[in-house]
This record gives sequence, structure tokens and C-alpha cells, in this order.
Amino acid sequence: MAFTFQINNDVQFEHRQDFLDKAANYRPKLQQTKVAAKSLVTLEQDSDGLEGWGVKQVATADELPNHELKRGDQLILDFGNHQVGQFSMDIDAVGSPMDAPLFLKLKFAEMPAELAHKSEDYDGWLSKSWIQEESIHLDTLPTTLTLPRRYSFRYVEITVVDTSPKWRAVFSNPTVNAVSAVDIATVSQPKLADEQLQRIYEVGLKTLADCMQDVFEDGPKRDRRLWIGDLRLQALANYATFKDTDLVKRCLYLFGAMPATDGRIPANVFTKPTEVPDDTFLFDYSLFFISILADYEAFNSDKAVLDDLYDVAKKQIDVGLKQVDEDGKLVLTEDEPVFIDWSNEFNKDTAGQAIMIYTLKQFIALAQQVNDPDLPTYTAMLDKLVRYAKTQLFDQQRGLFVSGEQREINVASQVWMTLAHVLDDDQTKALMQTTVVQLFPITGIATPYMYHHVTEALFEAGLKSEAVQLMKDYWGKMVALGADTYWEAFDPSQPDYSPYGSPILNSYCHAWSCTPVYLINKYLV
Ligand code: RAM
Repeated sequence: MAFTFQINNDVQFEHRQDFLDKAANYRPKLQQTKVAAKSLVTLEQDSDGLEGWGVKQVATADELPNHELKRGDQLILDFGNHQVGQFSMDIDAVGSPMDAPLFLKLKFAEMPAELAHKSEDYDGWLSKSWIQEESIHLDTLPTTLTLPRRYSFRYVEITVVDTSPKWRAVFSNPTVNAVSAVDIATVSQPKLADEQLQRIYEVGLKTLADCMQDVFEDGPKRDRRLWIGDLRLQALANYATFKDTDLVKRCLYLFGAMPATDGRIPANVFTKPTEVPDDTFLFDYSLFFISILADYEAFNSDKAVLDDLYDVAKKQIDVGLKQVDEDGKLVLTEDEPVFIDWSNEFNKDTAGQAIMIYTLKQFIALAQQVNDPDLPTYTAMLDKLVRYAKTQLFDQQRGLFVSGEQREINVASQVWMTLAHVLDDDQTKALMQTTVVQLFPITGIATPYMYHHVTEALFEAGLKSEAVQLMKDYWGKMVALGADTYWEAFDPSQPDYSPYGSPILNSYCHAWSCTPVYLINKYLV
């Protein structure tokens, strides 16, 4: 079951104004910081960098005004770290009078490899409008150019398409007005003895901060909106770091305000120009509304929020449980696929069953808090789902869970069954030990989102050193390849992997990859 675009124009949505008002009350005031470019660089082949690309510093940014650019000239600014914000710079003309407009192209990149791809070559399934570039004509110089869009970048490639033979363009003061809902300086970071883990933590923290905007965005380059799957992990990472409960409440109320009329929470919502639910549904994402509420309550015991949103959570479990058959088997449909990971190379049925169990357990904890009289119905359903998993999906001989009609064995099934604690502690430890022996090194998993769950499953099973090793092999590998922030997709065996047909569309600061801050804080500090 693959996930691409869903178009569900016939789905009607609710619009609870009281919840939208609460979401508006928790809207953050974004912090703004002016950051100047650090240096001028050139794009260089670098076998250690992502896709074989890196940069070489050729001058400091102060030297920028010494460069006079004419037809076809190009330079690359390096801001020294990942930035999210509005870009501006001063531009002047030198030489004879300016007898023609300046025609400029600007391209913004989070990673050097993005600059090596030609935008014209992109032919993937997501819109090419996400490629961060502009073409601008300026009739009069000097001027200060301030671009209207917010960009997510470290590098800015400036190409002078043309001036005229009589004059040249000069640039100065390249600046970004960087924005975020939070300030990294306010977080007391753990002092880790292991330098590599310390760096893995720092990059995770920067990733989280740059994705915390008007909502918890999935990625400031793309899609720049609130997705449930990303929010769940961001909220956990946020409890370990910034502890910004208002932003979590804002996002919970946004989803709670706009379910479909059949109760299902959509996979993501837009907030501009106004609040709009997307007509996309993912089975696991709808259920994760429960997790986000349960995790929030575990962190903040907030009766008012629970009273408001309990019924929304209950609706998600009720809708999900309708897909459980008499034997306790979850039956997934093509209409509402389960996501798990971008990779479609493995069967996701058993991972889906485990997520049903995982979220039902969290729902039961909430139901106990509100003394829901229906509680026995849910505990009975839990028993049924767990019994099916243990008797039909767990292969005693192999010591692993199977998935789908072909009884496929894959990492995701073991991991989600571990996270759902379907087996007892000793059996869970044995399950993950067998997983490490038989299914590692991992293949065919494409996202930090799924790698997060693998790492957390190792920790939950008590395999601490294996978990740390995986964190180093995976997030540490991104750092080694030049990451300032972690990426949306990364398959170590094919570093140019993209779910979209070209890595030029990939987001290199993506919320669901920030979780080392949560994992390190929860299991290692
Ligand atoms: C991508 C988004 C988002 C993720 C979905 C499933 O389109 O970037 O982060 O949650 O996929």
C-alpha cells in the first residue's frame, strides 16, 4: 500500500470555532534574530559529503563588496549554519550609468548537494514550486532587496544573468532575519562524555528549533505545515528540551477542531491563510492524535485540555477499532493506508496492528483518567488484539513477528510490537536481540522517523549499547555527511534516496528526525 496524493473532495470537515479560538490563543510570538552571511564558498566535489558534494571557503563575507559581477557570474554565500527566515541584501551598480535592468537568480540550499542538481531536470511527483529559487529583475540600483518568502537554507547561490557591458553589480550586507518560536540559548543541554553523541544531540536540537514556528512544522523548506506523525515526535523532543506546552496545545486544538464529519483526524492541517484541514488520511496518523494527547497529559496533567479533547481521541480509537475483525486482526484498506515509513518495500500489516495496540493502551490510560464507563469495552478489545498478535502473528520458532499473507519478516513489525509491549519484558528483549542478529544491518527503511522507532525499541527492550550504536551509525552518519540539521529521508545504503523522485525536493531540516534529543534525554542522561 503506497502513499502518494490523496484527493478526497467529498469529505466534509467540522469546524469547531471554540477549539480554533483556543488554538489562536496559544499562537507563539516568533523570535527574530538578524544573522549575517559568514563566507563566500565554491561548490566542490567531496567524497565525504552527501551525494559527493561539499563547499570550500574562498573568502569571508566582508569581502563580498569587492566582487563586481557581470553576465553569467556567480557566487555562493554561506551563512555558517542552517537558517529559517527572510533574506535581504544591498545591491549597487558600478561603472557607467545603469542602462539595463539587473537580472538575478537566487537559489537557496540547506545542503551543498541541492546546488549540484539542476532544477530544470526535476520530474518528480511533488510540486517543483518547492525548489527554493527566485528570478528577479531590478530596474533601479542601489536598492535593498528583501525577498518576500521565508526560506530554509545555509547557502545562497547568486547568479547574475545579466547587467550590461557598461556596468557591474555589487552586493553587500547579506542577512537573514531568522525566525523560530524558541531560543536555543534557553535550553540547558546535557554534558555528554561522548563527543559524537554530544554533536548528535546539538544537531537534533537545532532541527527541532528550526521546525518550531507558528506550529510544529514538519520542515521549514517543505511542507511547512503541521503533520500528525511529525508532531508526535516533536512534542516528545520538546518536552525533553524547550518544554513549550503552549505550542503543543495550539497544535492539539488545531487537529481537534477540524476532524472529518465521520470523526477521523486528517494527516495534516494548513494554517494559512486560515485554518484548513488537508483531505489526506493515514490510518496510523489519525490514531496518533491519542498518543499526542496522552504524552501531553503525562508531561503536564492538564485537565482542561483532556476534558476538551478526550472525545476527539475516543472517536479516533472507535473509528480505528471498526477495522478490527472478530479474531482481533486489524484489516487495513487502500483508502486509508498506514504510513510507518516512506519505503514501500515491506509489508506494514503487523506494524499497523502493533500501532493499534500501542495507541489503544494510551487511550485506556486517558479513559481511566476521565472515568469513562465504556472502559471495559476497550480493555476487552485490547485483549483481543494482543491475543491475535501473540497467537497468529508471533512465530514461536523464529522468535519474530510475521506480517501479511506471505508471512513476511521485517524490522518494522518487531519494532512496533516492542514499542507496544505486546510480549513480556524478557520476551521483548529476546525479540529485539533476534532482530539485531537476523535483520541488522537494516535495509529498505528510508526515514529517520522509522529509524527513531527502531532505536527507541532497542532502548525499550533494554539493549542500550545496540541503541546507542544505531544512533551513531544513523544520525552520526548524517552529521558525517555534513548535516547541520537532520533530514526528512535518509537511507545509508543509498544516500541520494528521495520519496519524491529527486533529492532536490527533500527537506534537510525535518522535524521527525530531531528525536536524538528525546532519546538521549530519556535513556542516557
Ligand atoms: C511528508 C511530510 C511529512 C510526513 C508525511 C507522511 O509529505 O514531509 O513530514 O509526515 O510525508
